[in-house]
Amino acid sequence: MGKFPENFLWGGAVAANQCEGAYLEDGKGLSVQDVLPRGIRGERTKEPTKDNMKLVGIDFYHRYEEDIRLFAEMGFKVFRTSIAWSRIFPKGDEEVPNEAGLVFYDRLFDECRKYGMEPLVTISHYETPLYLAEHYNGWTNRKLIAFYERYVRVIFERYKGKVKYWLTFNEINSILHAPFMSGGIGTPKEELTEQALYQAVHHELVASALAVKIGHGIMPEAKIGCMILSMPTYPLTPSPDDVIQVMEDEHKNYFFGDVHARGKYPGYMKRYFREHGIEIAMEPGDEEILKNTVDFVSFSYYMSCCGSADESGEKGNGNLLGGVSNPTLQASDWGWQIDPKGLRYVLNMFWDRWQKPLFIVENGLGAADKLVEDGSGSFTVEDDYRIQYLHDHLVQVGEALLDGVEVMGYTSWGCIDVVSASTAELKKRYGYIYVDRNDDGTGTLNRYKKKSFYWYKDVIASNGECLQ
Ligand code: BGP
Repeated sequence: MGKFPENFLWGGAVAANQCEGAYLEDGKGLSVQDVLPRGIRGERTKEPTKDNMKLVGIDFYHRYEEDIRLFAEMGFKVFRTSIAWSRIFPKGDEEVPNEAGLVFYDRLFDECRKYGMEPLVTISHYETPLYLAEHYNGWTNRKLIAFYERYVRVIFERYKGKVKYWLTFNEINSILHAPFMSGGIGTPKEELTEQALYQAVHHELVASALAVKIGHGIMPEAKIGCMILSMPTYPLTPSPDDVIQVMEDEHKNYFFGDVHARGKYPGYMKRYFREHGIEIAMEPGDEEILKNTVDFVSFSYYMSCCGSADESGEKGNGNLLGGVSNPTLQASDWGWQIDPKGLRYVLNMFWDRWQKPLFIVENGLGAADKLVEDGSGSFTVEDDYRIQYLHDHLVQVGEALLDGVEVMGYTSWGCIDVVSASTAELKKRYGYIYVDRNDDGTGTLNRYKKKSFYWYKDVIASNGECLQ
């Protein structure tokens, strides 16, 4: 009995800034990532510094043909990556795009299509051009909507025959937690008011809905989705106070999906704005634009956490959002609590709420892999822990499918090792393919297939039937 639908989109995901490198090549401008050598937890630098692993990444910019070939060997139906905005508009506010940047993505998408692989393209994945951060204070400024609009028109027109699946903003709700990386907002976090932050959110939501509208006009066949960082929060205790606290915490994230899927601001958010003295400046027409709802909802899922009305609870580590640690779960080496059943839960919650097809576009285990000889003169990684993690999560996707949830596909995160987003290190690896590059800058950049490479190949070939 097949749980996974026949046309299920199996694949993997990366983002331009974490893999391409070539940070100044062919006219690319700087992005916010180029001045974040330690990820979100570290300080930003004035200029790019040599220790910033993203400047070289895994050199995907020059090696994409080899990498796409390896993805094809695993049987990928879809490959998620982002367009680096600053390759197309180096500063962000120019009138004319950079042709060399456009050519690169022509070649990349052609290469995917050569193997029958659909590109799934994130339009903005933590890669706001640095100039827009420094001269406009990022998304706090309404002008960003027009710059983004120009950018999406250019890429939609250019790639309309090549790209069918689009995501407007990576983990759009993360702007609340990482305003510089996510929203290009230069104001230090401690000084940033909620008023300015939610105004920036409004601008992104309008820009996202506008992209859906424009995209459908240019590409009637296109499927355009939003992308949300999901981290289900469970009440730490059965106390109604904890339950209500969790509901309010969850609202902060549901808000983004609610606007994208329902086309208007939800009542609980209006209440929050009212009670916190926040007044969103809306221009005539904004509410009309927001009615352009998405075709599907995509999300990342790595972990869950707990919420408590008691603020003294110990906070665990987590993917940008963090909550109270769950005493029943184990954590990865980076402190992210592993919870496969949470994925079934999220899929059901989102489906019940929005009734839109869902796409899991990130999931995976960051681990410090060890390269070993494979007995034939080459190298591999015995990453049984990763296989276990992915297996357990996919079993829960199967359960959600049995629950009747509509799931379009699954792209595991970092299908080839990339530089991590939160800590900007290469040591935290997610891939089926090992890249020989270390955080001290050493390494040949050679690629090696891990044990999970062959495992995932079987999963795809059997359309999930080999998962027990
Ligand atoms: C998400 C981001 C990705 C990615 C992933 C894993 O928040 O969308 O870009 O990197 O998390 O996080 P990390 O790389 O910090 O382990």
